[in-house]
Formats: sequence, C-alpha cells, structure tokens
Amino acid sequence: MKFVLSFGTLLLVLPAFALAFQTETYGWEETSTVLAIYGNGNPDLEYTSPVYAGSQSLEFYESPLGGTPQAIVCWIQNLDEGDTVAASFYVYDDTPGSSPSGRIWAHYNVNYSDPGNYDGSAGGNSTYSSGIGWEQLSYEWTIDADSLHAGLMIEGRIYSSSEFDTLWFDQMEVTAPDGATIVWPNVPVALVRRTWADIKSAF
Ligand SMILES: [Ca+2]
Ligand SMILES: [Ca+2]
Repeated sequence: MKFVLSFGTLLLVLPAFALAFQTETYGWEETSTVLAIYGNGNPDLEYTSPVYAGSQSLEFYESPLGGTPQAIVCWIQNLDEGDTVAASFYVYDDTPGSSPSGRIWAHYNVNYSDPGNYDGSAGGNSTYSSGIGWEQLSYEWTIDADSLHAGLMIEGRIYSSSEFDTLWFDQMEVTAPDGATIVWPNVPVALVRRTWADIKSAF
C-alpha cells in the first residue's frame, strides 16, 4: 500500500516537471498578411526585396499618418495564468536613429471569434529596431490572472513620422505551452480594423 501511494504521488507530480512546449514559425510565404489591424496600418505581401527568408515577407505601411499602427500577426489561444509565451520576428528597418522603427508588443483578446478584440495591453519589448536592416526583435510574456482572456495577440508595431513610412516583417517564431493553440494569419478569420473609438466604445 505504501508503494502504491508513492507511485501515485509520482504520477501526479511528474507533469509539473515535464511542461512541454511547442514552437512554430511563420514566414509569410502564403497569400495571407495579418489576422487584424489596429489603427492606420496597411498590410501587403512583399515579393522582391527586402525578404529575410524564403521568397516573401510582410510589408506594413502607415496611411494616413496617425497613432501607432499594429499588424496583429499571431494569436495564441487556450492559455492559463502563469503560462509563458515567447515570440520573435525579423523586422527590416534601414533608418538608424529615425522613423520608421518597429517594436514587438502584444495585447489580450477576450473574444474567440474576433481577432480584432482588445482586452488590454500585455506589454512588450521597449527596444526599437535599430536601423541595421534585418534585425530580430523578441519578448517573452507571462499570462496574467484574468480568466476571461481568450488569447494573446502578437503585434508588429510601426512608429513613423511620415505617411507611407514602411517596415517589413519576416520569419516569426512562437513558443507556447503544448496545450495552447497558435493561430497564424493563414486561418480563415475576417480581417478586422480597430480604432481607438471602437476600443473606447467597448468600455
Ligand atoms: Ca519569408
Ligand atoms: Ca528606424
């Protein structure tokens, strides 16, 4: 009986030490661009240059000028409090010390059917792309306690000073717990554009 109890305890404890993670990549090699857009961002596929890997990248430009447009490029669903999600992408910025520059950031979502839903910022890496050309930006998020969250949305942000300022994104990688669902832009969800007015009206 003593042996059986110990064995049972071992089985209960093991999964906590065997947390498994999955890693997926996305390189904009298909016809899709983004899951959703916030603000005045305009996504397109780049077929010539700059492309970091493969034969296509995501082009993202601001028009009209205003705010900080976000390309929402990945949706990680089925997360629990305390889970960690790591994401990175390469961004092409050839303007050192001046606009446009990029950042990797994220926000929460509360609605599984709406990739444009916004349920508060999740923060991100405050470092801007430096302007050396292709450069990898990355960050790791720890999911907070709000059980209503239906996922974490990863953003490619453009900070620009002129209309049509453009950045390119490629070779994105996401690592999340095995139980999570990683949704890339190539899933059939509607492209949704959110404005500050939409977000404010939701509260
Ligand atoms: Ca690519
Ligand atoms: Ca720059």
